Amino acid sequence: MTAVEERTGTTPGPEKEIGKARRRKEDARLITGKTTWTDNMVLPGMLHLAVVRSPVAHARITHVDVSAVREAPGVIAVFTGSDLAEEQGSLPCAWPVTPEMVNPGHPSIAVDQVNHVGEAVAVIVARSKTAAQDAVELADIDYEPLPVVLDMEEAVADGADLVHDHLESNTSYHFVFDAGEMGTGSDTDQAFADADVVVSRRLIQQRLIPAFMEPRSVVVQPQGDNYTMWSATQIPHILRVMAAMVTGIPEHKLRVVAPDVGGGFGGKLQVNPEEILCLLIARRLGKPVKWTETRSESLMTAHHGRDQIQYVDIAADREGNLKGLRVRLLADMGAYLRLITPGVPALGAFMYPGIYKFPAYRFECDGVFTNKVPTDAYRGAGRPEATFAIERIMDELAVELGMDPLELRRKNWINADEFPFTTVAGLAYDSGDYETATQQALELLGYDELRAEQQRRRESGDRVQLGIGISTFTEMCGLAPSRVLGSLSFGAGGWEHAAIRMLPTGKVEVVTGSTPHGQGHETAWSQLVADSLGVPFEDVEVLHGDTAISSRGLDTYGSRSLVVGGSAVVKAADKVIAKARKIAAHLLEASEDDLDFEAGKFSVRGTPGTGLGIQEIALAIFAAHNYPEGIEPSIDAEATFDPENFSFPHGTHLCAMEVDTETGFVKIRKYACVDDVGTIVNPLIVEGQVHGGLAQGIAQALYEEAVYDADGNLTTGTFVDYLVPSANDLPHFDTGNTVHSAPGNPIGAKGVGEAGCIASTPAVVNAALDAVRHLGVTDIRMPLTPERVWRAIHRGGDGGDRATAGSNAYGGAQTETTAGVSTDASSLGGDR
Ligand code: MCN
Repeated sequence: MTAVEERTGTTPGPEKEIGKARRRKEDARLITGKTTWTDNMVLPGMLHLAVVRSPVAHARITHVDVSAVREAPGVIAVFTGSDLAEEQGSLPCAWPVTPEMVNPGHPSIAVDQVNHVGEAVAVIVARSKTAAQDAVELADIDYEPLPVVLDMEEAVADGADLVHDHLESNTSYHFVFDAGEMGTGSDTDQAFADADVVVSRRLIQQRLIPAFMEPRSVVVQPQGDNYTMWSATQIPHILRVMAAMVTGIPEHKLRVVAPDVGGGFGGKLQVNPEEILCLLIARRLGKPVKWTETRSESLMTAHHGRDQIQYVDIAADREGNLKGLRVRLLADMGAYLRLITPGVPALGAFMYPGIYKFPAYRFECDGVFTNKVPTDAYRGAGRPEATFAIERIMDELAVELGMDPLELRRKNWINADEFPFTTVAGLAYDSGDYETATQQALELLGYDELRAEQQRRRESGDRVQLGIGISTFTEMCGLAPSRVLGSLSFGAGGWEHAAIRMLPTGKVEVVTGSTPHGQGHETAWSQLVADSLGVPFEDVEVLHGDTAISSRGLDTYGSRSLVVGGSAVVKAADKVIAKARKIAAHLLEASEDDLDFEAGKFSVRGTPGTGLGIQEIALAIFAAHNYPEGIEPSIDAEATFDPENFSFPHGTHLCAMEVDTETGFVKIRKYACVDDVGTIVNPLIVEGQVHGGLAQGIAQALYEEAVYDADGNLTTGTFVDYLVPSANDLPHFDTGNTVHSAPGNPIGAKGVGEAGCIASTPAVVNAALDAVRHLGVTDIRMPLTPERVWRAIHRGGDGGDRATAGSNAYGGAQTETTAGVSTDASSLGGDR
């Protein structure tokens, strides 16, 4: 019995939909090019925008001359920062993580100063896209250079140059979460002072670019004082509220539509300058306008992700019992605070303890301004960073203790009989069994044989060494209980809304506030409704992504859609059944209590097979000739679901990696993972989500990095330099599942959209290190390019720009040890 059946007492037909590997309804139109992407839209009289962008990272704008642009063929108008200064307001930041947080504001178009390469300085409006783009070069803008701030550690040092010279420092906020030493009242430092062994690491989360397949694109159509905006966005509902606030267009006069959207990965969880500029210019000109970015514009100016320096200390006794965890982060905000920029590291704050029972924990984070494009949500947002840090440092601790890394994890993880378990960070983990998932993953990988091979290669001094990396993870997703988000100062709630419309012919329309951009909600929601209402899967149509159709919604991110949005759908279905039951009782001349509801049909108990189908009731109530007194003639219903807890998927990911010690070339030999995402609605979609997540997590470990030169130019501004892997670059994945139902939602599901991305990165890096640790390597900086791997092996350090075991957050010069177990960075011959 599924959780839905248990809750509703409903028995679906013999063919249950939940759990069925349905092919995705939406794919036919997506993969055959039969859909209308935002950039495909053509409106009568539509004008095209191109943006003139700053070629320098930090400068005062001293002179702007756009007269030649105005004369260019096809150009209708040009707007500079001063033209729009009065009405552009500031782009929103919805997550002030501390009351003292400093927000310099963010103009959609720079007025007198630019703070990162690519910032908009003028907007050209022309009759065609090419005319607009051709005129960009004619803009004559002079810049007076200012010092460029790029390195976070330098940015927070005394006397650092300032990104915003009207601010006192480059620090936006200092966020502290100190759980202290549980049960003793003493602080975390005491736990460290009392521990036998302390290991410290400085880890780098390199800057990443979401690199969605469909570039950002916006069309705005003004009609009198009404505006319709089509945008390739993840968040039409939030965008509508924010755009109304920024532009002053009344919310009820603004409709936002997200048509089919070709991926987002957090990168389209944003209110973009260009969305606001399109609205402002359409309002000025009274004409429809369109802007679609080029790929280089996308890589250069869409928000980036990660970019943190993590100083991590872990404390344990000699037997490997964990005693404490301290984390200090420098988090690169970039030049401005975007929609949830400051909240990303704070979201991770609660996940650093991972699946382990730490008695003491402290987290501190400085949000730091630099002259780079702002960072913001990127698949996992805060949680991949936390998982990477804890899973990396657990391996380092195991080495220090001379313990097997798996045994160290086993000794400290939460046992299956301890759920629900409240962690040192205050989260109540809902359900799971780490041991079973790990056992299955070990079998899938063929762990014992690979360990034996590793031993053989080591003993024979093989040029190609083998390593096995472990990542046992959990994450908080299904964002989120609204009250909890409120307590974290997030600007919105975490509920989701759904409505079910029973059409006269018995077909069903499901209106959802979730906004899929690749996740397959149309298919999964149809499965949920088919089981709940007992109607054919094909009879359900899912409507989304248009504020005129789905008026309430909080959109898709944080692996929330099934857990929160799907739950709203089944809650709405419950209400439809309850309403239909009254009508069925009336028409069947029976008591409501005597009615069974099975496979979409109400029948009087004891007479199965007879009775009235819910689809017939939909027609009867449309005619409304005969229905009970005192009720409305409709069985449509809506529901808003606000979860009481996050959901906590978990899993064990294992990577076997070959490292060529002479070339530094790495190759994933085998990747196996077992994930627990609670009830699985559609196994095909879940597997696809895991695969996609793995690709992104492995890409962080091996391939991707946004790199700026010393002047603040993005040198990875094309796909030639920013290495998004293709299927050919990835191994076969051996995946499996355990199923522990989530008690916090009516489906019993946990989110899956980010799991693979969160879990895989440390598994890959741990595997590479495991292969070459006997050669004296203790860290390799991501991405693990052959050069870095070679340098780490042959010259010491992390293969990047400095030795690894060196500094910790608290001023220690090397790995701190109180029991004679030590790692001395200098012995590695680091090339600092
Ligand atoms: N699902 C399921 N059973 C479960 C869990 C989920 O069948 N136990 C299904 C759901 O029904 C849904 C899909 O898996 O069809 C993902 O569900 P969920 O975990 O709720 O995640 P969301 O739908 O909220 O998607 C957001 C998540 C995030 S945060 C990022 S980033 C991401 C991701 O999804 N970006 C994506 N996956 C992506 N996939 C594509 N193709 N493109 C992106 O931009």
